[in-house]
Amino acid sequence: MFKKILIANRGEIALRVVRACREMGIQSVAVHSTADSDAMHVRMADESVCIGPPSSTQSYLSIPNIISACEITGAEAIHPGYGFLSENANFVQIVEDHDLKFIGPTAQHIRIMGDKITAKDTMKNLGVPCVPGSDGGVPTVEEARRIAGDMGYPVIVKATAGGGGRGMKVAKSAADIDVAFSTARSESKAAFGNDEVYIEKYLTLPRHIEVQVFGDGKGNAVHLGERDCSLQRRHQKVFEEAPSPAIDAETRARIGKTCADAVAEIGYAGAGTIEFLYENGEFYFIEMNTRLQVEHPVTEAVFGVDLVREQIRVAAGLPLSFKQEDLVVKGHAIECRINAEKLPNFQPSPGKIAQYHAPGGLGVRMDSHLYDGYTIPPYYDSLIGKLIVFGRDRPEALARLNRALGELIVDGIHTTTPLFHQLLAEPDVQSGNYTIHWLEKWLEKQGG
Ligand code: MV4
Repeated sequence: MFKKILIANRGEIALRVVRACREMGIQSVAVHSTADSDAMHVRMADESVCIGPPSSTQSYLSIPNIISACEITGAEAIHPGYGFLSENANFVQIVEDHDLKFIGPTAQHIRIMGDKITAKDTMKNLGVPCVPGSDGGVPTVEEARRIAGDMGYPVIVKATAGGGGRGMKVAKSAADIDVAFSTARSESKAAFGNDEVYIEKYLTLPRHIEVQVFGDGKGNAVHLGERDCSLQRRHQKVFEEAPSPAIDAETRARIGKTCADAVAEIGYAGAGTIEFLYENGEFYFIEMNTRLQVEHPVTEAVFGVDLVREQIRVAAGLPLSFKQEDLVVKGHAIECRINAEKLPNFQPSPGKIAQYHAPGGLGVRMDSHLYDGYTIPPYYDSLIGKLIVFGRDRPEALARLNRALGELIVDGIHTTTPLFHQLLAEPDVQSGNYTIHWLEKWLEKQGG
């Protein structure tokens, strides 16, 4: 096992990794920008190294600075958290070239899944159900017209280098395809330096359901069910739950096995998420994320596992510590992402925290880097905490969430907490009757 791990991240996820390290008897090294000298991850880690000025590109994204921090401290492995360098295949290659261990999949697996056409082609060949669409890239507008016409409208044009909602254009009818194709191409070229696009049938009212997988890198893999992340705003998840209110145990076992078999087949190592759109009882693969996700705690809660501990074990060459048959859903979990943002328009609201009080009690987990007197810097993501509740069933989890939200105090800045109180009062949220468009429609109706 590693003696020392460097955490190439900040905020709540850096704390999450420090906690796993400490429970495993591993020394932790925090890295931080000059804007984060007083951050909780710096305080909580065993050691810390300043890696640059506030700008992420010069600190949390600076590969030379992070590698240097490993060499200075003698860290043997790097946990990337989520975002920043977590899905950067070149970074993984450089880490390995320095005889350090990247806690995550190989550069090759990150590369395959980072290119959405290659990812889809790979998954299709592994027997994972995909959205009907073009066979690979679509080079010309004539091809685009022909494919869309054959498939039938509406269609969606997507950037192969995109993902997470960037570089997508919907064509409702033949009248829209030329513009959709050319704007998707040019925006993709500008944003990613790659103008390759592909076409899919546009699903009008799906849910976003993602399957958590875990591989040992030696051909063994398990699944840990699904998360329903349909409640999103501008491709940012807001509220996530496990299990999905739309999925029964049999469906979970079936899609889960398909996903676990697929990642086992390619020898995938560590945590991964296979994202699907789910409509009329069918799953359609869209993307795979090759990292630990923000919403991983809902899966940890319902399965009673520690996914970060497992990532570290697998990176150290140990076998998976759970078997598929041991992984059963034991209840229901919900996560609310609390952001330092002012409603109703979600404007960033950085500043000094006058008072912070985390909710507690049975079935409540608050993952946050806040503390009394902490100043949230304006340079980074606005996530300030994740409130995760667990109950024996969904109604119990909902009641517990309402109770826990009432205990949360974050004074001195604006937060998105009031949004969740309002959402919990909605019959559709109470019954689990929502799709990927529900939240934006609801926000419009509220006059936001
Ligand atoms: C789609 C789609 C409908 N049909 N693909 C948006 C983010 C990216 N991961 C994929 N996205 C979508 N792909 C087809 N064929 C609708 C979306 C989409 C969406 C997906 C998940 C969660 C929220 C969303 C909001 C708008 C559009």
